[in-house]
Amino acid sequence: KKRVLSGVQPTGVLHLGNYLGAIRQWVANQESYDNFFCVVDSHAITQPHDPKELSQATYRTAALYLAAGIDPKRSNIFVQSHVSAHSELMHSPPGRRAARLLAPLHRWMLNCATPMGWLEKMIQYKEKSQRAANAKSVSVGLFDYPVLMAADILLYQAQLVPVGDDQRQHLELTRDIARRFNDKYAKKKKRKVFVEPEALIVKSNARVMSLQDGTAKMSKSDANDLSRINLLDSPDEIRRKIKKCKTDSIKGIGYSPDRPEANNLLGIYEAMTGKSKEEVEAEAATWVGWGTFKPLLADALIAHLEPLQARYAELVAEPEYLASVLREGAEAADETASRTLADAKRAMGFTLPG
Ligand code: AQP
Repeated sequence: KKRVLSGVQPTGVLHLGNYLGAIRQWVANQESYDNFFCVVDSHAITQPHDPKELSQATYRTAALYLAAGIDPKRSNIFVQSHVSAHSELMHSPPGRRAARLLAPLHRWMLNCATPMGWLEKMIQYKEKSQRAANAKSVSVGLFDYPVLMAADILLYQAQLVPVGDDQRQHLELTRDIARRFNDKYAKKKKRKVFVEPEALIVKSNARVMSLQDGTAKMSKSDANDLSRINLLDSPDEIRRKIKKCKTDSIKGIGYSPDRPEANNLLGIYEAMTGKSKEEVEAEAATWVGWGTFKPLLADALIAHLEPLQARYAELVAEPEYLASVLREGAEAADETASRTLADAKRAMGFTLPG
């Protein structure tokens, strides 16, 4: 089976974009692959954060993976920072231990193997740093985030990475870093150190847009909560957000290249009802206007999210279960990671203590 790795940052509550762009396809393809799904907490500190909220959001995100249908029997679910922390506590043979202690070094190695010019081209960095209140306070971590992401993907030898369309560029960068590293340090070796991963991007809803601006992606870090549907929003909140969402003043409702809001809302309706684009198009022809469509959309969202929210409530009531899932996931992740670390270290010319 091909190996899959993906993750979401525990910043805020996961939203419909994270779900439709990423998590829903993790669930759908769970049987076909060897899966590693992590809560990427190390990425969450690239922007200003509240430590207490980070730890809560980490467990909340893991619980949402399970509530959305990720099955720990078929997938390894773990927290990114648990792998190195866990490693440091392990009593293992010297060779393995030496490799295990290298998680931070692995990221450093990739930093040194990545030209700065490549990172300067990253759109997400440009957008997020422009949004920051003070340009001078943007962290080195935000700039370096794509290398940390590459380090994780490469560490687990993932062949496929199911992500939303916004991550396409970072995946390309990951491939470039892997290729450059292999060319530089593993050319003569029988086996390459890193696998060059491919992005798995869904055909529809690969980029869910903000409810307040059909040209900006739905994002956890948008200051306006009305811009997104969070997976844990109550029915009342969903109705309010849909009522207040931005629309246009063109007569009738339909898909059109110059109607970003209509395209986004109809795309969400498709995903929530399981109807095809053609079916939605036919239905839309019968709607008088936004006043007819908005309640239908809100109802569809509420109905779709209801079972996920019920399962989430059960999971938060049993924290020991969640902790045990994350412990087992970290152990499995650590097995794979430590092997790659040792290979990468040898390839670069480091010595392993005997
Ligand atoms: N709007 C979106 N449409 C489709 N997919 C999306 N993803 C994020 N937003 C959308 C996908 O969700 C996964 C996890 O994303 P992330 O949390 O690691 O980082 P992000 O892409 O930066 O997401 P956010 O919500 O915008 O978070 P903040 O605001 O904290 O940075 C990825 O697969 C991503 O493609």
